[in-house]
Amino acid sequence: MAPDTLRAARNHLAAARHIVVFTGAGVSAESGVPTFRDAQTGLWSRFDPEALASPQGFRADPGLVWRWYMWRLHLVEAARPNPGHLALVRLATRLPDLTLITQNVDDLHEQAGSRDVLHLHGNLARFRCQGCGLPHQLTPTERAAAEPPTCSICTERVRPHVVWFGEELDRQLLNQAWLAAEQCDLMLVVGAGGMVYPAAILPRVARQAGAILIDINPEPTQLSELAHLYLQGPAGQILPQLIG
Ligand code: BJW
Ligand code: ZN
Repeated sequence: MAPDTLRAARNHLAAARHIVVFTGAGVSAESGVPTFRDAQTGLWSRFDPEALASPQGFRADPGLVWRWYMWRLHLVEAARPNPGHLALVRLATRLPDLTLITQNVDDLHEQAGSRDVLHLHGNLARFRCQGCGLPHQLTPTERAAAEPPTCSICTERVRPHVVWFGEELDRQLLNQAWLAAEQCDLMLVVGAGGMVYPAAILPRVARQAGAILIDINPEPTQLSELAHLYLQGPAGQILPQLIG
């Protein structure tokens, strides 16, 4: 990355008053959590998204989907925040008006110390009934089982509390994120592929409303093209250089 680009990004960051940080799977990659679409290491280089992250997939083969989520839960529980997550905490302490929006279902931002994170796609460590929505506390036996548990009230299957393809995002959360994107003067996009909607619209909303857009990603995406500044490289290296 050119030193000029980094210097320009630092200057924009120093001048900004309302910042939104928008993160995707890439921010957790260096913590050992696989991304979705990276060609060699991404979850979907080996698995079919429709078969695993959709209500149809869960109906068709609940055991397969359950085991996939239990495996991912195990990976996420073993993961620790990386220097990228930690740098974002430092940025928030310097700038009280910072909104952190993530598409990630892990809790690595919170483990690092970030507060009030807007999790657009839910939380991998929480569960609810597919039928009545009742939250469900997993027992160790249920975790190890080959099939999902059933709800004690309505006998429907228990599922992860995440947003699958074809499902609506939490309206209130999306509105809050949308408003923050419209009102910020700088949005920092970190490790987001920019392919999944409606989340991927948020950087476009910010750009259209006049915010400076900075993208951090080792591989260029549509969001890098949209950004005023593209800092090419892994989040765990670039964020500490940018934030200090
Ligand atoms: C690094 C790095 C390092 C690597 N440092 N970077 C408009 C157009 C077309 C389609 C649609 C549309 N609107 C809606 C749709 C349909 C669909 C959609 O978007 N499809 C597209 C794929 C085409 N969207 C939906 O279905 C959404 N729901 C919806 O629209 O509902 C409408 C509705 C209305 C009314 C009633 C009912 C319905 C829901 C989307 C839910 C997405 N869910 C998932 C799974 C969550 C649970 C789970 O984890 O299992 O969310 S899919 C998956 O993708 C996950 C992620 O949050 C999301 C985004 O992925 P992300 O984070 O961008 O990851 P990657 O892998 O794509 O990219 C990683 C990046 O990191 C890469 O660029 C790397 O280079 C980079 N990287 N290492 C920094 N070290
Ligand atoms: Zn139920």
